[in-house]
Amino acid sequence: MIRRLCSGCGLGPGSRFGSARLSQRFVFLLSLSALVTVCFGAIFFLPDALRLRRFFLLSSEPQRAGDPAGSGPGLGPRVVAAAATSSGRVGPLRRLGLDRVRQGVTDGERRATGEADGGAARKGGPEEAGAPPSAEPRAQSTEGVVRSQREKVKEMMKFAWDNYRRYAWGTNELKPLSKNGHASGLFGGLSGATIVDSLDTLFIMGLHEEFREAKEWVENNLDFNVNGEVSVFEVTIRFVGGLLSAYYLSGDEIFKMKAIELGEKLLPAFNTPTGIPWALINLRSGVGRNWGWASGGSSILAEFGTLHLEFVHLSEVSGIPKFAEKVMAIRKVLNRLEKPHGLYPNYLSPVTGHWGQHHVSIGGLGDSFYEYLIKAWLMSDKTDEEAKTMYYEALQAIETNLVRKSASGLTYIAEWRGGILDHKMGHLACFSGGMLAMGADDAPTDLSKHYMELAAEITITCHESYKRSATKLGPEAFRFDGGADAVATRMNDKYYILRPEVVETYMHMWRFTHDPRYREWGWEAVQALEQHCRVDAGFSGIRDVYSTLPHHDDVQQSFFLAETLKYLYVLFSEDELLSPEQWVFNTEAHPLPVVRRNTQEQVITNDQ
Ligand code: DMJ
Repeated sequence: MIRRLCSGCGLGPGSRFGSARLSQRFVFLLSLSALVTVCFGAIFFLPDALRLRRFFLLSSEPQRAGDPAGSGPGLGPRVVAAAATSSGRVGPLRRLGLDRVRQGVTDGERRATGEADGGAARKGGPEEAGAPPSAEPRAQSTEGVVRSQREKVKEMMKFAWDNYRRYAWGTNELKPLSKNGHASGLFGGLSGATIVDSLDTLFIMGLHEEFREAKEWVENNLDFNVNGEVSVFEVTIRFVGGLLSAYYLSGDEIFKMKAIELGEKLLPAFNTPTGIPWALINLRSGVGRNWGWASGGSSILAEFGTLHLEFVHLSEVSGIPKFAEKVMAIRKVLNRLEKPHGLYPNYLSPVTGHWGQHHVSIGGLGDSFYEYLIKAWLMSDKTDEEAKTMYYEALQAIETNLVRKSASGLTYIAEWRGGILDHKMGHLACFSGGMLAMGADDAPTDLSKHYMELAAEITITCHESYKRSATKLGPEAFRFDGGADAVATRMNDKYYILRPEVVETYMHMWRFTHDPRYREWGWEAVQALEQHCRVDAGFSGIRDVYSTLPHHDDVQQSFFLAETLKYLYVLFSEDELLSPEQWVFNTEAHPLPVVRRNTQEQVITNDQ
């Protein structure tokens, strides 16, 4: 073989090498083997060779039992079959290019989720897999450590889910101390919020049996014909979003049917003089109204401005244009309105179409409106120019009017009340680090680098809000006035309710920069959750992040399973899992596929 490959390279029997003395040959072979050892050493141990190493390790990885694309047990064959079936007809999956997209999930899972399954199997179960790695931060970049971190997050999900299943099955959320169900006013008579919110997380983590049971519950028990008032926003992001993701990931038609059925039930909320929807709707009677506390009977920006992704996808999967038309109409109203200093106030009357109180915030009441502008642009395969323009203009106004630096140099985004700044930042506002990073690439000339820097600065500030507490978890709101610097000063700002925004930003920042500190910070959050929020029967929020004495709020929020644990899992997974080129997370972390150019044009045309 060597001879064939090296004819003419001087290694044949008749060559000079062939006639060399034995000791010379020995010295030559010794040098050759030293050279080979050095080359392989470089591939595996030099930090810059990370990508190359990953290529080597992944390409030789065996397919494991439970891989979605494999022949082992689990959802795999069903996923492949669903993709094959759907590509055999002209339907939304084909139009969306989902045959390719779903293959993307499958590939990603082979490397990340499937790998996790294999890891668990090798280690002999979740107990052992759950042991926190004791490695130093530097060594945490090694594949084995990251895999065990991912396994730990999966174990947390299983623990949260098993306890919900045992003590609160079918109710909206679990009370992990009382060990029973928690009824939240946000969902009216609807039930099963945790089940629907968890579907895609279970799927992504390869918790197949749990996913199957959840699906069975959806099929047999998820009922929308209830006489109760629901929050249009909450039900859209959690239920419609959760069902759509479950459909796109698994291909199971039941999720699509349920999503469309619920979408239809929500439509009467848009029957207002302006088309700006009511905050609340009675699912049986179709009667809508706004929150009593909202300025002058207004609708809330973060609520009516955060329906876009789900409603566009409802049109995609149903072929019914009216869903997309409703949210396009909201966009038009907002675009036409005069904005104070270019800013969007949080309150807008659905009757008069006038702004209510001039309170502007990138945290609560405003947050996900901005998020959905940039995500609408990305989800439209970069065709939704209107969303793009509105996003960058809004961002510029926010930067000019709201972004400030504290005395110690921490960058924060303040709130704006009729021109006066309130120097506080909510936990909710911490999603903005990830949002800024997500939008940096397409920013107007010269601003890309700046937005990435701003994203990194906001992430540092939010991390500081965690670091400066005794529990290493962040408060609901932290201040930058009266001597405070990224700490809560009021008792009712000190709680932590298992919110995701900070780890959400770590996840995006990790994916855009591969700076290991974001994984380190994510791991700090995992350890803090374990230490302070894990109780006998699930995870609970805490009332004071500055005290290590346990004072739990006894609620395991559904977004903990939908978002916090999913983002942490993705943070410790390969980039191929739900890659940003193919998927956009809705504001409840439910992945929705990018709508390929030709399909999006169709939605826009229908609107004109
Ligand atoms: C989630 O329901 C969503 O992320 C929403 O956009 C904001 N609040 C919660 C989590 O904190």
